[in-house]
Amino acid sequence: MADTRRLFFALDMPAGVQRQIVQWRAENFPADAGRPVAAANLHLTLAFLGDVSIEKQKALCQLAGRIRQPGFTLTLDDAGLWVRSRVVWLGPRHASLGLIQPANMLRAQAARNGCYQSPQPYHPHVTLYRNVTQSVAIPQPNFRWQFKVEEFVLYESVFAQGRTRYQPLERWKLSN
Ligand code: 2AM
Repeated sequence: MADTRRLFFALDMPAGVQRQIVQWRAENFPADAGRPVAAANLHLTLAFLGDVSIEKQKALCQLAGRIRQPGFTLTLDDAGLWVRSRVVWLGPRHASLGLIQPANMLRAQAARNGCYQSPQPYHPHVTLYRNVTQSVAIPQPNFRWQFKVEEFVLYESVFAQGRTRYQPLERWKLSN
């Protein structure tokens, strides 16, 4: 599609946590488990926007800037396999309001501006593997990553030279 960008709002993760997760993944999954997501691409999506024109991007950024929500601590202490989408994910066992509220606001703003939102309930997650092999076993949830979230980010998904890269375009503070 001409003059559109593939966009999503997400939380990024500290580089140290990304590295720890990738190390844990290497130690706990077989080499042929699936297509691993690169450390720098690990993130948690709040709202997926799809292919968006520059005008719509501007409108959605203005609305995002009106969101007043406090920062919070994100805990990743759960993992699972979605068989249909062939994804292995990490996520919070209990999603806090601090996470759900901004996600709901961004998803509602996106829907009102014509960005299709899945009718499935929002399931906050960090994708670890794509195209997983059927037989992959999920390790016991004997892990817990925790970090403070103080901002959310608009990302562009860029596919070039056979790789997907997430380019941050704009950031907004979450603050009390
Ligand atoms: P996923 O990791 O579960 O595939 C960039 O592609 C981000 O947007 C990823 O976090 C991806 O989630 C999410 N995403 C891609 N397509 C989506 C869709 N149709 N609905 C919701 N989220 C989507």
